[in-house]
Amino acid sequence: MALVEVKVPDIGDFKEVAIIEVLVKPGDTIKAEQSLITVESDKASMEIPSSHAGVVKELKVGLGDKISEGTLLLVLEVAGAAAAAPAPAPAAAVPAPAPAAAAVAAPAPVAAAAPVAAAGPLTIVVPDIGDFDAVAVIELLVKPGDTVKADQSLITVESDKASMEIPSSHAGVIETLLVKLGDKVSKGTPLAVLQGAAGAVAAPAPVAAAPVAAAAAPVAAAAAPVAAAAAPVAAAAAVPAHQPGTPTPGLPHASPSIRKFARELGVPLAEVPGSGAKGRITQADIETFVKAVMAGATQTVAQKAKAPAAAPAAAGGAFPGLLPWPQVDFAKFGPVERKDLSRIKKISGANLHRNWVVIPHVTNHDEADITDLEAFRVALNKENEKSGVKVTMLAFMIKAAVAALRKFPEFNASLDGDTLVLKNYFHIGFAADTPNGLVVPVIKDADKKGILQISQEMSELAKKARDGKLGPADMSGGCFSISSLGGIGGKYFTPIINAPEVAIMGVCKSSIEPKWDGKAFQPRLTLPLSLSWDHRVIDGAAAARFNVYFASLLADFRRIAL
Ligand code: CAO
Repeated sequence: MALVEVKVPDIGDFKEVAIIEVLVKPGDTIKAEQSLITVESDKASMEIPSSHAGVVKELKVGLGDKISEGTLLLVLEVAGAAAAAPAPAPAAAVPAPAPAAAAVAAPAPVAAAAPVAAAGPLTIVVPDIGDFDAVAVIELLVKPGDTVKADQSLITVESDKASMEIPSSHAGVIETLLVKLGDKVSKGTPLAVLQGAAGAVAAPAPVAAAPVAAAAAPVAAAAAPVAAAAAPVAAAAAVPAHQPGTPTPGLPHASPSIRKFARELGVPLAEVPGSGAKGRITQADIETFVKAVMAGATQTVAQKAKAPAAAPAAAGGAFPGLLPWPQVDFAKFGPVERKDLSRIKKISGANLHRNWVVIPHVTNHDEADITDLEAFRVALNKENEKSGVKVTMLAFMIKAAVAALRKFPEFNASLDGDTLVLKNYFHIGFAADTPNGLVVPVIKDADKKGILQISQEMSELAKKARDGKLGPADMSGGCFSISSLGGIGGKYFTPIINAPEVAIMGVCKSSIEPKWDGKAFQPRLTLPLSLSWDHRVIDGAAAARFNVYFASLLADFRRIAL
């Protein structure tokens, strides 16, 4: 083991630049050329790599320190042979000095006499950018029609360690942009055709291959992955042409790795508020932005869902990467008529959409043997024939739900941020199909009511629902919902949770099924159950237990008294 001092290599014109990020800490094992710090001037940013692989023994710099070529950054413990490999710092602190850095330091021949404006059409090409070759265009900072100043950045290119902007050598009006995002450019690649600005001085010489002003020359060293980019990174006049949303003035400050991170996620950096020094964008800023966008996207979907025409389009716009909703002229294929969604459908659609998108749903299917309960129900209805109250299986299920909620309190809960609100009341909603759409009236305090009273209230609420006379009070305060398609048919389905509830029981039509009793198959009336639950609150095992318990109550309703 040997100790090696890692110093700042030749970074061209960069002097006394501030450290804005320290990317390693004592004890870290690092590879050769791994970035150690990020420095930033008001014009560019770059990461400074390590000349050796090893373990960081001691950091010699901290945030805010000003560094220049030769500044000692850290002491590295390296394996004996590896220590000897690269020549000692400073010159060899990086594998090779950045050749283009010299170009920066050197007077720039054309730049010194650089024209300020172009009179006729002039093709702007990529100047000498040192070892940078075939680097990708990651941002277009201007668009046709834009008036640019000399030295104003036209595009940003990026390697894996540095980003730099390529400035215009002349002032003028962009007539044509000759590159697009993702194109690979090298020295001499034509970038744009510039028309002379009004009152512009004629350009004495094409800028083509000549480096631009020293102060603006983009410089990078690919061999030593260090960019001494002195291009104006934050030119206030340059607003990225491709920004989709509300742009912030000027180009955002972010290190190359952060730019790459943002690009991979499809995050428009210009819209990310930077919390670092001088408004610099950090990785945490991008993560926060993504979280906010995702939360906003779900809201947007729900809000747009209220306006049915806009809903499909929202699906494409709200989630990056989704195709837009297909726009089809249906009349081309046959006669059509258009009908507005009912008010209830608009409202329930928006709620269902939000719940479907936001809640991680899982549905457990099970079945209940209701042979005996059905016999009891029929007998009960006979007994109460004259009362006018008809009892359906749903009333029993409401009572069974109350008992199951008592036994599994996390099902009688709502999420409030990271807190679970556990309810000590038992209001059970039931989905009711009406000509205008789905509504969910609520039987309040179902724990305090008997089967007959529940049946009576249910039929009143169902009538009100069908007549469109339910008020908000009839539909609020639910703890748990039951959606019964038993009167219609079907086997199983996946009901959508009625937020802020955390579970919903869906039931379909009972049918006689052969059940093995240990000796023979017996015909049993079997009710299919489908319990959807919010996986943020409930686990699969609890859901399975809930179903088993619920089914056991319907199989032998006496258990409800236990
Ligand atoms: N298996 C077999 N038969 C069933 C049954 C089941 N699970 N549930 C009800 N039935 C029978 C009833 O006993 C009744 O039979 P009779 O006419 O012989 O007496 C018949 O089906 C009709 O019952 P019903 O639907 O009128 O009564 P209910 O209490 O079961 O349901 C209500 C009331 C308002 C919930 C229901 O009418 C309804 O609107 N259901 C649709 C709910 C819905 O749309 N859910 C989907 C929402 S999307 O998630």
